[in-house]
Amino acid sequence: MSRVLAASRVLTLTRQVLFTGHVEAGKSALLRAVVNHKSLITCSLRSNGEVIMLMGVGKGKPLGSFPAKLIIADSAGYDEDHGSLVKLCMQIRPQLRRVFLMVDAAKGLREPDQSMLQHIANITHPRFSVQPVLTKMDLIEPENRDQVSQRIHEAIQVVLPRTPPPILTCVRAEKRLGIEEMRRSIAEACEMPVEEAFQSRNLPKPKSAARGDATNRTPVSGRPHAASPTLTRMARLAAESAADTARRRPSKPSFGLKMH
Ligand SMILES: Nc1nc2c(ncn2[C@@H]2O[C@H](COP(=O)(O)OP(=O)(O)O)[C@@H](O)[C@H]2O)c(=O)[nH]1
Ligand SMILES: [Mg+2]
Repeated sequence: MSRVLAASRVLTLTRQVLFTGHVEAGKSALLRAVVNHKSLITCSLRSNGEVIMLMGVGKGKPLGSFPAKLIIADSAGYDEDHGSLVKLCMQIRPQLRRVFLMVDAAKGLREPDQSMLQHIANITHPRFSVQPVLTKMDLIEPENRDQVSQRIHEAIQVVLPRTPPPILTCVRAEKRLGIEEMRRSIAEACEMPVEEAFQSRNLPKPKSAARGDATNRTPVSGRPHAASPTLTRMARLAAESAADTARRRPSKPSFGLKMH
């Protein structure tokens, strides 16, 4: 099968989750923590324009190639003037299983967040669930965290009544929070055990881990849940082309593809 065909199969058949939220909410930083890849190239509205990058995550077969176990789509996000690409993505991607809506805990829900919630509420028969995520929890005093989370949860539920409580996260090294919970939620949305979704290709399979049990994972050795930095030639070209397009026309939405 040609690489283009293989890539299009990955894009249309592989289960996907989307990271979105207000620009600078902390989406990319959280993605890098979740896939344990500090130098992963991610989206930024300021430097790439309105872009979505598709990261293939998990053990590919054969090693380092298609198919990825799942795709995490990182988006540049939205603000008062941007967001149409993310909205389109929610409507046209049938394999999109969960939208992680990132909210900067210190800033709370802003007007563009309300507009995005309303957009989701207006989608008829969405195939994806919505999981709110509060980022930068280190900026909130520990004694205020429950209250902040509850207030934001209630405000979201006004628009999307069945939304679960937010996952509380922080990526600061000394105060890391919620990373395992994010991995569990992503794996659950994609209907696979968490170690199948996130264990590095370079590590041996954990012998005792029971399939289907997505809790209480213990990494075998080395870097837990490391995403392999393998980038196929086609994926590299796509990513470069997306970055190039964004450089030339920063306001034009575009897609990039990376495989890990
Ligand atoms: N204090 C704190 N800052 C964070 C955290 N996560 C991200 N940031 C900062 O927030 C800014 C925006 O992060 P980024 O991931 O690029 O946001 P994105 O536009 O949503 O992808 C950067 O300066 C990050 O260093 C966090 O957990 N705590
Ligand atoms: Mg980003």
